[in-house]
Amino acid sequence: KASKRVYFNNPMWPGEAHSMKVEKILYKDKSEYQEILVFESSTYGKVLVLDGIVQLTEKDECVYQEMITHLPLCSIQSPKTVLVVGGGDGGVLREISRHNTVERIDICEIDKMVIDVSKKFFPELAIGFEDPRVQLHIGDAVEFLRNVPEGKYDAIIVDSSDPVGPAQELVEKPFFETIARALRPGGVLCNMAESMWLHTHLIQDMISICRETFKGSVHYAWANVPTYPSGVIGFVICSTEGPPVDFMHPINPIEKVEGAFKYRRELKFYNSEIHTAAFALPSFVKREVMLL
Ligand code: AAT
Repeated sequence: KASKRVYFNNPMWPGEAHSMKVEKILYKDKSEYQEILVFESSTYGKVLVLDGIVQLTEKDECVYQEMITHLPLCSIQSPKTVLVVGGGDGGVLREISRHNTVERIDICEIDKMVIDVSKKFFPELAIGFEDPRVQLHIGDAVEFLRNVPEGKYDAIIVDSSDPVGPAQELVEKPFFETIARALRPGGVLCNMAESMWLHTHLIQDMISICRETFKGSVHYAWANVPTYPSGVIGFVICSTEGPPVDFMHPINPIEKVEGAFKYRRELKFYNSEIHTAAFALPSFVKREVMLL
């Protein structure tokens, strides 16, 4: 008897499909913004899918959440104010919580249903919402950022979905301009930036927009996530004009961040060696994406 599988097809990865064996469908509904699916897989634990795109699995979520958070927060001294765009599952909040210099964590997520579903099915991630420093804003991040006072944040983490659907505007120049304005001088942005194998041109466009917008520095880093298309995910990491940021060598290493290892569970993936290694780029990426 053929086993029940789910196949992920999407124009973001034409000509190939990714499949997983389903033990049980746990939830399926349509929010105002997207279709939300949660299932128990046979090898990756529970899986969260938005509009047919895997957002996280219990087994490998540590890679994405730890990297997108600690790459920026370990690159600056004593981060205090942080904004998360998207990230409704709470995993990035959980990671920010490890930093006890942080005083305020704003999160702007468009879809309240993602938060509710995460609280129900992914308590290990949604625990991030229990941190008293968290201020939740439900709404479109494009609108939210237009109203942020200049220079408010030390770091902004854009944990948003792929640029099909509600996240379309999050890869366009006006959005990056509002981010740069919302950061203090020498503040940092870490932005989810797709797969170097599948989205070379999209990443190249993001890099060139960021080079125009962020006058400090602009880098690309990447990590291996088995359940994302092509098995990798990248991050565009930038700083605004001001005190220079050396992204390659974390000034605020996680090993010295008090509380980092106490917060509910150990880090599973990120450490200072992985941090530095993440900026090492394949030759074709240097040429075709960074145009070096
Ligand atoms: N940490 C899980 C990974 C994600 S979640 C992306 C979140 O961004 C979703 O909860 C979605 O509702 C939210 N989002 C999308 N558009 C907006 C917007 N305009 N404003 C605020 N929030 C938004 C991303 C995984 C990346 C997968 C890579 N293939």
